[in-house]
Amino acid sequence: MERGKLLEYMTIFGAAAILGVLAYIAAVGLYEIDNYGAVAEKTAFGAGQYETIKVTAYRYGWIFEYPNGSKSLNTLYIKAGKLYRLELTSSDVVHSFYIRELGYKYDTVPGFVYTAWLKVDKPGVYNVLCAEFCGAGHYRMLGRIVVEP
Ligand SMILES: [Cu+2]
Repeated sequence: MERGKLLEYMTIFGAAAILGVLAYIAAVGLYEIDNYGAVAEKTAFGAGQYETIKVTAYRYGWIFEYPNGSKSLNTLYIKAGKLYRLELTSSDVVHSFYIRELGYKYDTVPGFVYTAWLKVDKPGVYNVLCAEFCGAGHYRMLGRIVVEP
């Protein structure tokens, strides 16, 4: 094979090999990003060590749904020291689930379910505010969390 042709092939296959390695690194990285939450949840909490509560924001209030299917409006009842997995969503516009005393804030977005963990050690009543302007009644979108001992 003449030298020019050899250089041409080396350039083509060299570039292909470099792109292949980059594609592999990107694929592995994207897979890890997509599955990070699931793996972390499994290793950190295992199965059955928490309860899942569905939180649905609407104009202008909060619906909390417990594992047994019962619901409460604007007041969330939980136990102190127990771990909860909140599935946050909205039925209309973007709201934000904000517990000022706990520095806890997650947006609720229609069409998406966000997972967030909640564990409150100190019993008491905490205020829930909507931290995203969502309409004329935004100011009265108030909830409470009652943490029972
Ligand atoms: Cu709101």
